[in-house]
Amino acid sequence: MVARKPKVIVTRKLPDPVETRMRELFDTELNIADQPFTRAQLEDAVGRADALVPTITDRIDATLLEKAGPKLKLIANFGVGVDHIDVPAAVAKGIAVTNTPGVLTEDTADLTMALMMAVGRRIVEGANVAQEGGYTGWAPTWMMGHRITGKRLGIIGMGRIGQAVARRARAFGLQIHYHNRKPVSPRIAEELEATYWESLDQMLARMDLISVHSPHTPATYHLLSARRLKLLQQHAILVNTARGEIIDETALAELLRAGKIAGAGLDVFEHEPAINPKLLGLPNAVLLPHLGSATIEGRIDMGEKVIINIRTWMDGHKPPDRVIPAMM
Ligand code: 8YV
Repeated sequence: MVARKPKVIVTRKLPDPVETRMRELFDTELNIADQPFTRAQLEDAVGRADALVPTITDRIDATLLEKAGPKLKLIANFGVGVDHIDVPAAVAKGIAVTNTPGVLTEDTADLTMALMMAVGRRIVEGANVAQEGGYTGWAPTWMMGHRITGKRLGIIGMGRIGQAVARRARAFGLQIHYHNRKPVSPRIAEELEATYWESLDQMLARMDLISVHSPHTPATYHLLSARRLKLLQQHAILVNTARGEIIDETALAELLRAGKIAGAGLDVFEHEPAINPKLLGLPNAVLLPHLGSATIEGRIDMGEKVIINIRTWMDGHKPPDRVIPAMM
């Protein structure tokens, strides 16, 4: 139980309503200028805060946590992915880590479908042609894309976002297939008419579309390696709104450039914000700057979840969205 208002240090600019509420509830330090914290600023913050509110742009590793002051007892991440935080190291130091699951699921699933459509139907290419005055008239075989309806979609990682994508994809008449550490419950499999593939290799070789929704962990780093990417069919479309590190980007760029797969829609990159130069200028690659949860509603909801996690912890209770290392 924290008697006084806890010192809460927020590393990025959050939506105004969230910041206003934080100011009311906590002894809050905000980052109005929204310049990503330097390492020195992060070290200072972990040294002074009771609770730190980082985002994906902060690397919270074991070395930094060595600088944590005795007061730091909570890292309340603004985001669901925590691959930028050494959670086991934090927990080992008695620092709880929370995230913001659920509130960005539908937004990220929406963007996933948008990328499938954008790549499959060449929307960005067509929009660029129209914008640049290149549209000289309709032609029977011009700008043909790939039909999406009725195709086989392979989902890698059937958690909240994977399932939300499956629900949308069914509305588009897609057949749902998935690979996961273990099958989902029979109830969910039935609801989604989803076919489980224990072998990722076999699923990759038979799908028309692949969508990545697994967390980035040591086990999923380059899960889609050069070898696995070569299993994809020539008309296949790959979408990633999860984490860039899950795909060998250089190998993917080579397959796209050689036309060995039809296209890719990427919202995340291996070395964000740097985008592999080999991916740039490819007409069959739709690249977005990590917009998965970028809706006003989504980001406010994420902020409110951070507030709930901090308040619950303040009251001496276990925060609802604690990240448990064993479950990662
Ligand atoms: C966030 C995301 O915007 O939640 C995640 O894991 O990737 C995005 O929704 C980003 O992580 C902010 O920290």
